[in-house]
Amino acid sequence: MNNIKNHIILVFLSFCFVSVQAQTQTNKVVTDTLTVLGNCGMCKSRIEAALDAKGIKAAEWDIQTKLLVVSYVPSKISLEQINQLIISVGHDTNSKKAEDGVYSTLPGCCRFRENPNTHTD
Ligand SMILES: [Cu+2]
Repeated sequence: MNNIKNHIILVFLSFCFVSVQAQTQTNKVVTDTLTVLGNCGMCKSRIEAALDAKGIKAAEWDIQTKLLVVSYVPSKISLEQINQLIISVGHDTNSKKAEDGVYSTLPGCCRFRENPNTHTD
């Protein structure tokens, strides 16, 4: 009788362990760096606001280096979808280009294609 009890406890504990492991796996956070073109503080706010999305834990874009450091949960959002969010607000990334129609809605100082060096200080 006691043996069966111990066995049940052991099976239960191993189930707990497996489920904790599975959860850790699906909520794993990955940090990547991508190049995103932009000029100024407005670009920074726009890019970071676009990345206020499900599955993204943190996003910080640097005006000087044009580098975006993004922390996300790959089981919830892909790098492809992250690139899509950025181009949807008019900014080019190293792997995707914003559509001209969206890009043309950006204010003059943010037109990184024509004026790549405005407001970089
Ligand atoms: Cu701008």
